[in-house]
Amino acid sequence: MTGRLIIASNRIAAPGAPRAGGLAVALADALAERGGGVWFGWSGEVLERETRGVRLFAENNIDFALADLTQAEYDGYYLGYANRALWPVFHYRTDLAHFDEADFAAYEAVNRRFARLLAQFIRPDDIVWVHDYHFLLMGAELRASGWEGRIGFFLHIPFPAPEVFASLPQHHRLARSLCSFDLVGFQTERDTANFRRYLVEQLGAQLLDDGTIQVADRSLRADTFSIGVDPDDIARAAESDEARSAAGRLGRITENRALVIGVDRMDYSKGLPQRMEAFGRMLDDHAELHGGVSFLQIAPPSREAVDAYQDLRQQLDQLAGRINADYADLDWMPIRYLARSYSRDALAGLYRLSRAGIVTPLYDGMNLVAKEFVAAQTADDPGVLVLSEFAGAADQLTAALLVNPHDIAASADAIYRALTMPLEERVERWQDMIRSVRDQDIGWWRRSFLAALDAAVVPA
Ligand code: ADQ
Repeated sequence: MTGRLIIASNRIAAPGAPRAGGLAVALADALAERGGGVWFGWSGEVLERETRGVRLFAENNIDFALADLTQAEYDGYYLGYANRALWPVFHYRTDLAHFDEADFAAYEAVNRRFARLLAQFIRPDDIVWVHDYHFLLMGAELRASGWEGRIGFFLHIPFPAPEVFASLPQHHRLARSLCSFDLVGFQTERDTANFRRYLVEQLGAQLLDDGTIQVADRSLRADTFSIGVDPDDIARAAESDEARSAAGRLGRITENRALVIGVDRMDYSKGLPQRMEAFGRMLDDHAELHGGVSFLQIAPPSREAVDAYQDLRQQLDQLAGRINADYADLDWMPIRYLARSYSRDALAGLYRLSRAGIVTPLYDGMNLVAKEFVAAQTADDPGVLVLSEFAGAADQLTAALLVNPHDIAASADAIYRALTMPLEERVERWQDMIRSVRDQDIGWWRRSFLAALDAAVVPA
């Protein structure tokens, strides 16, 4: 392994900006660990017509290469194909998907333009690591531009069952492009198995004994690399001044009531209405808890230009309003629903304060909030995690209270169980979960992916 690491992702953590997300820090660390490299992606800027070519910034050993999007590209590639077609289909919401040829053309054009920009500054011994569903065509486009070196791809969201993936009119194109990579990584064994089955059934792939997949004249590997968090960093964040201050502010309002917390981007995949209904159902069933428990849901709006997201916002406003109207009293508000984001440190403080974390997506690649919640707890008085069986994290956090988020009654029972669980059982379950969070942390994720990519055999 000699060359530089080149990372391509739709959004990048620009130099100088705070690296809020664990993923941004992890990728910056991956570049630093290899002694430098390039992080290439969208600058986050949308220009009316013309773009400015790649702008380069250096920070320590990392070169950041930023490309802009035009308004038409942003509409078609980002809002259109990525977020109105790929995101819903990959999360099993074909009912919300818009299949628009013009959007696909924009998606293809941006993948092609970005691949050509990238091809200008990669050197033969570099390795390239492409991220997520925005860049499914990057493999084919990089090969078309003449690049023969190693390229790996990691999908952060689920890879759906082949029958569902095949609802995308361009599924063959997308899958063939994925076969242009040397290594394709997924969050869970189920995702990897779905991809392999698709390749066998639709593209006539052969699965060889050594794990290689042979598709026409290409061979690649597909494997599972479950993304993790940095548990020590989160534990430190939970002790920070900001964490204490956030917990103090909230604690003054909730007083000695048990706190249940949910933290999500406002997205229809996260199961937010079902979760509020489950909390309401628990209040229906347990009058003894009235006045004694508060549910805090933090959910900053995202992708507001997409209709389905506006509908969700309305639905949540109504549900929270209804449940509060039914149950609130002069000195008690059952649901506090905040449509804004908080810093990592503040969130860690709120997780630590909470008796239960509810992470109940209808479908989710991994869900880092589940792992962050576990990492923020203390060993002597840990909170309980209520986790959807359809989050990738459920494969590892088997000691959580696992629920089917569509089953409102069962979810309500799980919240009740979390709130009334004896200390001994809470500690036992937490010990089990924190072990897995520590064993497969964010460093393990990036090192195991890069080791597998380094080991990938590149045809001479
Ligand atoms: P997301 O869908 O964004 O990510 P998730 O993994 O839960 O989902 O969250 C990513 C990060 O955003 C977490 O670090 C979390 O702390 C932060 N975050 C979430 N809500 C927040 C809020 N209200 N305020 C501030 N910060 C908040 C995609 C996939 C996931 C996959 C990740 C990483 O959809 O399945 O786990 O990528 O691969």
